[in-house]
Amino acid sequence: MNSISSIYLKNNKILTEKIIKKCMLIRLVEERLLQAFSEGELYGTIHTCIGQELIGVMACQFINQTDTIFSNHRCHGHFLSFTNDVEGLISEIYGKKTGVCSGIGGSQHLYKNNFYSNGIQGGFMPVAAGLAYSFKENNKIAIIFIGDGTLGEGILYETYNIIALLKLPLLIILENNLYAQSTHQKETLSGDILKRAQAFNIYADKSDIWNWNSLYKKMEFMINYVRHYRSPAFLEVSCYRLKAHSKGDDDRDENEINFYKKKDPVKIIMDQIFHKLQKKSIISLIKERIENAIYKAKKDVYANYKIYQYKNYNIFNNYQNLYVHCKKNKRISTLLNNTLHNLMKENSNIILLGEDIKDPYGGAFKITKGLSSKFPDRVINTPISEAAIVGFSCGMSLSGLLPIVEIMFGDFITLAFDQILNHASKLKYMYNYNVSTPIIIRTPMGGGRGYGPTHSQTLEKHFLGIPGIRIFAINNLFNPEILYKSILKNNQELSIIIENKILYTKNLLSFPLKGYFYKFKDYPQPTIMMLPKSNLIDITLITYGGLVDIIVEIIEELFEEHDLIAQLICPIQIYPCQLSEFSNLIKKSSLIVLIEEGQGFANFSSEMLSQLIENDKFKNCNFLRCSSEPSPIPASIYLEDKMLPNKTNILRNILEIYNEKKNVNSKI
Ligand SMILES: Cc1ncc(C[n+]2csc(CCOP(=O)(O)OP(=O)(O)O)c2C)c(N)n1
Repeated sequence: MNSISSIYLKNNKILTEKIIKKCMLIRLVEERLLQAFSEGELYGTIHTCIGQELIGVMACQFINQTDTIFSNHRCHGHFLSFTNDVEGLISEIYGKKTGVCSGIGGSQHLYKNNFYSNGIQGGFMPVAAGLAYSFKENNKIAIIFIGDGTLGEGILYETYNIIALLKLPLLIILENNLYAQSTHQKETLSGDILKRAQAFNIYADKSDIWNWNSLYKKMEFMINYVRHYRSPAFLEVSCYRLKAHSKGDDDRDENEINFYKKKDPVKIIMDQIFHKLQKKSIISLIKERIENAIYKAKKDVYANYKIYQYKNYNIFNNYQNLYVHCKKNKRISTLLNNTLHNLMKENSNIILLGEDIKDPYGGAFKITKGLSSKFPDRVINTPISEAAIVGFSCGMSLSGLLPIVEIMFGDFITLAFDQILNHASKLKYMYNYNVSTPIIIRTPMGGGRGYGPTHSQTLEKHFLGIPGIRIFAINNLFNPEILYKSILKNNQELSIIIENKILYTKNLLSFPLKGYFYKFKDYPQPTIMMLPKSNLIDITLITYGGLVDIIVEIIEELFEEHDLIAQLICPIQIYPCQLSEFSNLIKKSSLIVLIEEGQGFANFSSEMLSQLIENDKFKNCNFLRCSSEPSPIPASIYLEDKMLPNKTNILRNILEIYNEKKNVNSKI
């Protein structure tokens, strides 16, 4: 048992009372929520921090409202320590409109002012780092709370590396309660926790909740260290949660739980600094506040359900006259490089991130050449850490910076999938549109260069249909600068720009085929069409990205050799993408061909096809889909060519349909 003299933090009674009352508030809120769950009044889940409250409360003694906190699934204590918003929290967990995120986030996904939490273990590490990057020029810091089970996540170490290299003011507080759900740390953790951080040159120390005076001092020291030295630090705090992982069963040894219950610092301090009546009065005041909050939450209405709204960019309306088709014979790679130069000159908030993007190398495909020489502080050569780079850019975007990330080969974007799906696309939604995450990820996809199974894939179909993301694919019918300009002008969300790598070496096709004209449409998504001047149309070809100029050749050959007139519809935004606006145009043809380079099962074309089939206008049409064979991509350029859609096999497939038709007609 602790002696009375050590009860007071810094021998300061008022401070100790303040801290312990906050701990009691957190505890009583969570106990009441557990009760509401057990009574069937709440749904979903909660993770209580009962027993661990001191950590968040103490940390918040040393930070300002301009600092930022990132938390996790076990976030109520951190949230209340920082915001004191009992009412907003309770209403949120009751799923109501007055909740801090109007019931969309719920228990694990809280946002208020500079407080963020989410439910992906470790996922917030690079996001916190990216936000801390924006604090380089001021006195602010960021703190992230993680659990010991999260030490198993690779993203943690990608982020350790980056925060140490860039010297970012981020304090990582590890609440080591020995368990991840029901699994004890001894089954999952090898080596030394502090040494993991120290190996990256991060200043690291440890403390525990049972020596609260020392914890208080360490917390003060670590926060001052990060603030003063503008460098990361790591604090491990040993603790124990006194309740189950979530609202369910507790499988831990009862003797162990009882052992820690006896050591519970919140109870010990409460018992020792307040006499019985004082305690009763403090508890009843807190309980009254909680009951009022619950009463209000129950009476409150539910928010309206919001579908993610995409703003129209008016790419062509705004820029067509300027530079849809700049000078002739411009290579797409040169145009992209010019684009980045122009954008960075115009907007000092743009930061480029990527692997090997600095001079003299200038990126694997040289798209970023010259930029680091011109803007040395705004081009970051990152470690090979795709997940962390994307998460980092998400944190940057929360601060108002405009990150443009290069993923060297599109094949590697899969490593960042969690950051794209659960962070960059979702934060604005789960925080009820109180934040935005304008980020551009640009990446080369596709084959045709013999790079083999892991450097040639067309993977964008895996990202289609994620609400809150836009997917674009450039082609060589327009200058990509207008797309980049439009995105940055309207920037609200994550945009993934697919730059098919075969395009880099191609020139802009400034002029349509003879007898054709280009038509540009912004609604419902930016789309380029190459339409015949004649009104007679046999075939509609729908494609996007790097295949476009092959399709133009096919159109030419269909006309010259086979007397068939075809038209091209080429969306630049491939998600979201709607064909309904084009139905009058498409229905002029009897054959509709959907072509893309990626694998055929559940891809862009399948979605477009189902949109068409759902529409009565097309019931008499024939449909054809051309995509790659269902196999990984071989390295041999000969085999690769056989399995990917190309001019020969697309033409063959189209003509087979016409020959079949002819045969049927001649039999009749
Ligand atoms: C990436 C990810 N994997 C698994 C889970 C499921 N999960 C939720 S909490 C938890 C345990 C986390 O343990 P720890 O990091 O020690 O935090 P604690 O619960 O002890 O506070 C797990 C596995 C998750 N939310 N996110």
